[in-house]
Amino acid sequence: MKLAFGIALAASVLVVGCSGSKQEGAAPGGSSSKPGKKIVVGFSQIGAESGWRTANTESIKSEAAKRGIELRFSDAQQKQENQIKALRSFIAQKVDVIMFSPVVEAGWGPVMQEIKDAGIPVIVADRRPDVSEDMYVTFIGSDFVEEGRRAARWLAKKMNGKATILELQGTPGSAPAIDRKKGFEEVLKDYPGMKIVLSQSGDFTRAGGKQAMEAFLKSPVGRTANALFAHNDDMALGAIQAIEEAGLKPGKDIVIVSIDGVRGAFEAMVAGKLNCTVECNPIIGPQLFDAVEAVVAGKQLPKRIVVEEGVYDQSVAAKELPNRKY
Ligand code: GYE
Repeated sequence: MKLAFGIALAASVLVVGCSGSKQEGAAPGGSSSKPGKKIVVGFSQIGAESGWRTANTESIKSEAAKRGIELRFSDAQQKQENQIKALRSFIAQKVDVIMFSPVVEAGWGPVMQEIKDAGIPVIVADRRPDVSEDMYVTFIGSDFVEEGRRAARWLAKKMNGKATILELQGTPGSAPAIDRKKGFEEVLKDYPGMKIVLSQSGDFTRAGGKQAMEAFLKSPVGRTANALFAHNDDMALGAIQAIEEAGLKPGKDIVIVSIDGVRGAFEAMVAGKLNCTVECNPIIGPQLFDAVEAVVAGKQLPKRIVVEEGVYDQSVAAKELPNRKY
């Protein structure tokens, strides 16, 4: 049973499933590519910080290969300066399309202006940069605010509106960390009995989640908590280890909700250690390369394409586990 579905359909916003995308609205397009010429795409990926990211990279690489598109892939190891360098090198290489997932929201103006001046179309993947819409053709990614809301709604129901919550935030300044917190807190306003008592970044990694959870559990306030909201599954999985090492039962003494829906999260749910995961689908290669091909063909694209996602808890974990693709 899927508990919720992505339904954010507005005039300039389009929701699509994983299997395809529709096009509407006005957007810059066009490229100098001649028919028959191999399309060259430069892609600056954030890093390899999580199971989500690994699945996302795999989806993008395999989709490019399948379509005979040349992918110039650069891993920024979660550093913005590495991404900026990669983007500048894609300009120098005169690629047909630049694709990138900005690690943080701020600081992209100058380099994106350079790309625009070079006349190379940009497709933004997964995370949003804080720039005006005319700097890119389309942004394909999840609705992170909605994911935060879904996590909070699930927790409110599970805890009957009463919880002392610890929060593990993603990378500071990143779109998913900002938006998931925002969506979660928005829903919490309706539940005066639910409070976040401690909040720290675990940088979206397992090690970061474990370390932050250890610190939480050492503090007297942290010890009073009975719930955990982790901005991604990897941090929740790290926290589970810390909780066990502290002699507590994850999933029971501390109810845990996280985001992504990676296989490890389903396994932890089946083991009773994680309670719920809100899906964030990384398999966006097909949609991204549909957009690349459309741009090269001079077709129009919507400014925003939102990926459709669900919510899964322990009651459905065992049944869903064999179906998980990441
Ligand atoms: O949730 C997290 C990853 O940007 C949606 O980044 C992505 C997030 C994902 O590190 O696991």
